[in-house]
Amino acid sequence: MKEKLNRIVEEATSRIESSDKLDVLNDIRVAYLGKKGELTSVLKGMKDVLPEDRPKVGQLVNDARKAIEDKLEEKKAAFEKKVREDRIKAETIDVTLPGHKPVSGHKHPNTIALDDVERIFIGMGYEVVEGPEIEYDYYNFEALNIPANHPAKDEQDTFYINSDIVLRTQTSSVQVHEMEKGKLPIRMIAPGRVFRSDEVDATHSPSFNQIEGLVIDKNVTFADLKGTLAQFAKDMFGEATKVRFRPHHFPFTEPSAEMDVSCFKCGGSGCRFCKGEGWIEILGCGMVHPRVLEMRDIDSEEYQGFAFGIGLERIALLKYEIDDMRLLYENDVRFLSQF
Ligand code: 2NM
Repeated sequence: MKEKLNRIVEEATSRIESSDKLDVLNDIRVAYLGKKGELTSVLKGMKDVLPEDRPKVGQLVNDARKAIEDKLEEKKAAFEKKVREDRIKAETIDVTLPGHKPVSGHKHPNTIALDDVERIFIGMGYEVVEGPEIEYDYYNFEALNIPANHPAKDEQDTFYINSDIVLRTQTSSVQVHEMEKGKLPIRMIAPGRVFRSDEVDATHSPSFNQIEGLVIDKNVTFADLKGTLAQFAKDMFGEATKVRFRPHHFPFTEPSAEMDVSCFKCGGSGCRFCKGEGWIEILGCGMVHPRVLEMRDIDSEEYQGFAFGIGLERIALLKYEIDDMRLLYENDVRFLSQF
């Protein structure tokens, strides 16, 4: 009996050793320890064993069973270990390999310039306000003191939807809406697209972007305008930037001026960039015409305002020394990816 059991254990052990799959281990378990397994049939033969020998033989069968079970467990653990190791190997990441750089987008030069301008004016307490691109003639012209016979109203300059609706030619219309709300003081900039019936060339486009600013409060003077715009110029073009104001005319401001900044390329001595001038024109501005205020029922004795208009593309072209405005509209990725 003992030999028989030893042989069974040996045979099972060698089959377990040479098994190469978890499934095979299960088959072996069934073949030896299952209901119809070899050890079980030995156990069934106990009835032929002398009663006094039964405890001893039972012990031997149990030992054999334990030996096979241990061997099965050992092999199973070895399989599982191998599976784990293979997985770890397959999933190993070499952190020293160089990474793949994702292609990232770029901000359009107009967007960068607009972000700069907005940041500067928000820093001075201004609100950014938007309004409709399609406007009544009234908001675009009449409320801004632009008379019916003004050349800007000519069909050659303005896109008319019908006789009293236009594509806005400036964003001042947004400021008229703001004044209409009747809440004072006002400190705002109105950025946005405007439309003029121009032929496309290096410096013109039928659609471009403006940022117009408006401040209305008590005791506002031309000195506030100068101080504000001089600070804007320094923040935008560098601390060394100087400004100068040249008298000009706009229907909606009185007095009116154009502001130049000292050339940020040569510092004012004159170069190709500023065409030898030392100065670069940057914006138009002025004290809001009393008539514009009165039309909005704002008492021009009590309240004064200053306003300004900046061409966004002009700023972007200057900042990046781009010499053709068309590049800003073509959206050629080779161009845009430089910014
Ligand atoms: C400019 C130049 C000067 C301007 C005036 C107004 C308003 F609504 F207050 F009357 N907004 N913007 C203005 C003044 C715009 O653009 C060159």
